[in-house]
Amino acid sequence: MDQILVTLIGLLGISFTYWYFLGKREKTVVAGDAIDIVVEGGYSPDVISVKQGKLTRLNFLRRDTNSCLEEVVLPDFKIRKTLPLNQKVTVEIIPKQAGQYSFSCGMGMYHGKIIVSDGAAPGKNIPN
Ligand SMILES: [Cu+2]
Repeated sequence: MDQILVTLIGLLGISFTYWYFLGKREKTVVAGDAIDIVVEGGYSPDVISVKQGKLTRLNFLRRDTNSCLEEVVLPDFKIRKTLPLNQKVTVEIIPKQAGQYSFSCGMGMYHGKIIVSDGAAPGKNIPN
């Protein structure tokens, strides 16, 4: 009986580990000229890959009534925008340098990331 219990707990632990790490894995979405970002309990997608020097339009659509998400801030691009509910707000960026840039809600509680690659080799210049 004890052994069955131990096995069960072990299996639970393994499942939890898988769920935790797979669930936490960031999903990077490559943006073309534009990308739609749904704002609902966070940002979806929350990791966006764009090309250096290229104009990219980030179309934020806020579906979350939580006022926490009513503003989006891209500090590296000096952008701060109000997101009215159910209304698409376009943010245009032309990233000059490869790297990682974060964006967040006005209070910095929800986060997303913009990964800028230098066109030649996607992901090459991404610092960790
Ligand atoms: Cu917030």
